[in-house]
Amino acid sequence: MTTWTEDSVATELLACEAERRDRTKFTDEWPELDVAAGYRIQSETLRRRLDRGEKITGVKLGLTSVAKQQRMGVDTPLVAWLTDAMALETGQPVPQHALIHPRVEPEIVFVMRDRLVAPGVTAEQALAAVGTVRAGAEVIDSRYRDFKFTAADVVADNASSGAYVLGGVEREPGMDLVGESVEVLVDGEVVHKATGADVLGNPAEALALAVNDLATRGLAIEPGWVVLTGGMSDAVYATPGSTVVCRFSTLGEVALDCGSPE
Ligand code: OOG
Ligand code: MG
Repeated sequence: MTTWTEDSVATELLACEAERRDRTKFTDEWPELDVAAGYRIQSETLRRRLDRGEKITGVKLGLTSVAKQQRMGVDTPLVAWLTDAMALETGQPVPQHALIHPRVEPEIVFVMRDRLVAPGVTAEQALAAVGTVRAGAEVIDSRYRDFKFTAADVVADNASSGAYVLGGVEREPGMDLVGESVEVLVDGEVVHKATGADVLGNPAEALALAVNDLATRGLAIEPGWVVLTGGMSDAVYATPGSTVVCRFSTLGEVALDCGSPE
């Protein structure tokens, strides 16, 4: 059995990503691996992404809705990193060639105007630093077989980061975030429905949670960053040949062509 270290787990996670290889969760072999260690591993993988030239574009929240928490079997909201290598332009297909088993989920996204520094930031204070609100679709892709993980494993794995795309509509942060609704359609059929209220009661709470959590690691949220506030509903498989549409009530639509079968 391998003796894992935080460094070798970081190496293995990035190798799985590069080689499109899934694996069993580390906590099976290293039960003492906890969420704090998961965040140290996540920081190390971010450091290596930046070393190879990627730029931070923002942060993502994970497991902020009951639908996601129940599906993944983990009920702790978590924070992870987005880089320019993960950003998709409108109309770009899901990069199947680079992903293991992608899934798509609808998210409410904040684009930050001001720097936001915690601790002790409330949802209201957090919202005051937001420039615009956008619709988003996140393409998650776990390095763990069948998306089976504990909180520590998924934190280490940068919360299953894969890719993300934003919708074209920009709205004011004063909009009705709680009442904003979304339908997720696969090949024209509605498979999930959710609202902003499903995200910790209010997506602004997710933003506050992110900045307060980052502050425990000496970090802030920077102007221009995007913040994905977490899947509003359960995700759907990005099956090659299919199209997933996240149809929001006022934030417009984000359509993802799931690419062609290889
Ligand atoms: C973990 C990533 C969660 C979200 O929005 O909840 C996430 C997973 O579901 O694999 O991105
Ligand atoms: Mg997500």
